[in-house]
Amino acid sequence: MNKSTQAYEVIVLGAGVAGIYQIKCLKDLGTRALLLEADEDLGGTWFRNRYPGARFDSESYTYGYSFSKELFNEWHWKERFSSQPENLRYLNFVTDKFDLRSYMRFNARVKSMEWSEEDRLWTIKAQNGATYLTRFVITGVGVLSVATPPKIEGMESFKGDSFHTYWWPKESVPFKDRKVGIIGTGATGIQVISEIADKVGELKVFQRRPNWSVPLNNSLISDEEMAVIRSRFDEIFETCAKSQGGFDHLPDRRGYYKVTQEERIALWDKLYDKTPGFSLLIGNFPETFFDGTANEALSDYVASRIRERVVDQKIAEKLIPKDHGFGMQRLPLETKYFEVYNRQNVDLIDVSETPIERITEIGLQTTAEHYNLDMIIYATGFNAVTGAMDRIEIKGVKGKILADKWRDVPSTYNGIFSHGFPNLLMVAGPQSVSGSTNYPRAIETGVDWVTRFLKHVFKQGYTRIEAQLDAETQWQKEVKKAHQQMPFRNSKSWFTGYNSNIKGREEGAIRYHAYWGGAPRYREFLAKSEEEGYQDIDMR
Ligand code: NA7
Repeated sequence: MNKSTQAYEVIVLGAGVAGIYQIKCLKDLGTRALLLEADEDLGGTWFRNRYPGARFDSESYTYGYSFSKELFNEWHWKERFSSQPENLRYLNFVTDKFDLRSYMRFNARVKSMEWSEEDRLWTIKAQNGATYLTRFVITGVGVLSVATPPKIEGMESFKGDSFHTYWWPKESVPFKDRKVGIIGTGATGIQVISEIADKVGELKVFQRRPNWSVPLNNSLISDEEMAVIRSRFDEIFETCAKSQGGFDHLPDRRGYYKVTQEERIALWDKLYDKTPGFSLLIGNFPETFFDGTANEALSDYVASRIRERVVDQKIAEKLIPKDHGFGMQRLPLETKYFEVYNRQNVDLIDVSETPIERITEIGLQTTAEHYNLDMIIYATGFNAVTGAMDRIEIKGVKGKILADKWRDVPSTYNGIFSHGFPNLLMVAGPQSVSGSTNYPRAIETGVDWVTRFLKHVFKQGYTRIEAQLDAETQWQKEVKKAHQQMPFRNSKSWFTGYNSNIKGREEGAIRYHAYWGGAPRYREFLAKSEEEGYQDIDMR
């Protein structure tokens, strides 16, 4: 179908947390703007990930937007760590409150973008046949929005239901009396397993490498508690701004080596048993992350807690990571996860010992056994951070393709620009802090900066902007330096670029796709550029 070309000043890609806020800011500026979304409705991550157990690992009120106190006061988060349906309702509420829906076009997956140097315009082509012309493009296409199912022989032949968690169907999926297999024990797998174990007939968990995981300590938020949270608005977001990861937790600064072992255990017991969210990771002594000995002691502590919770000690040992210390991969948070393995209807199959050979019409064959299954759940992760950008053919100056430039390692300036691709801005892009800190906090940083920058550009009447190559080269050094300082720099986690289902990334080739210097330092770089009048960006 050929539709007539439509022209805009700015087009935003993606109606997730980033795109929704960005289109609101453009609306406020009075810009002729449009948002294109691949899915049939808004919500991004929270539209897609409908799998049972999907919820925030960030405190709900630190995940929600902070740009409007009025919005903060109007929304009542029902749970400290809110679940997917409520999160999606929240994003719809925000969209309606600020009247943004008319700016959004759904079912508009962008397949290509081409820069015209002569016209200083991007031509965007969507899969639905529509073509758009725009001066500027802002992408908010997500850091975990391209699912990577495994490549196992026979997957297509399976006669039962099978889903990657990201593509979980909208319709309710029956579990009662069914034999369910799940592959993957990352943050997603752990949420699903805990949620469905008591709803299915049998559950077979195919685990390759265990992850450290600690209690989420979720709870309901009463009206009274929500009122207290509202009264702490300034304090909450000041703490988030101060914290390296953008959370409402600050580290314990007493010093790991300055306190007694009893004091350490007392803190860890409190953080494990009572304090919500990532507190054992970030409300702890910083040495437990950066210092090998302290990290080992904390890992031993968490391992002992797992042993207490799992009855069969052989299974407990299989659930304790031996190849990495606590916090050295993205930490999944759990609710009664380890107790699942005490149930009669749940089996843990160690596929590092007996690898999966193939999927059959009726189940899964390992080197040791065949398992009859009615359903297979793939909780096998994502082509992280760059995946969603790479699958759009983005043709910049002299026809160069962005995915080619980024083949081995992405290269950006401040995570917002990439030299050779003028008038293209990313608000949750690679090498920003969106993949490395509390996502919405990072998004607001990016969107606010980009909005102020564009305001300046519009005011000056510039029609072409491009980050200088030197500035980008310098940023690459910063990104690499920050990554090298991280104790998990070589870990097999999506943090580093590892993904066993993507050719070339099976062994954890470092992608340098996130800035690991922390949110406060990242904001300093952005502020410097702005204070110096954007000298690092060519504008004409
Ligand atoms: P992750 O964290 O990438 O975890 C993927 C899991 O799937 C992990 O346990 C993998 O084991 C396992 N996996 C992947 N491929 C296979 C194959 N082929 N065979 C067996 N096991 C496999 O993805 P999540 O969705 O859990 O979490 C991603 C983010 O979403 C999370 O960090 C939050 O920010 C939200 P492996 O470790 O590779 O041995």
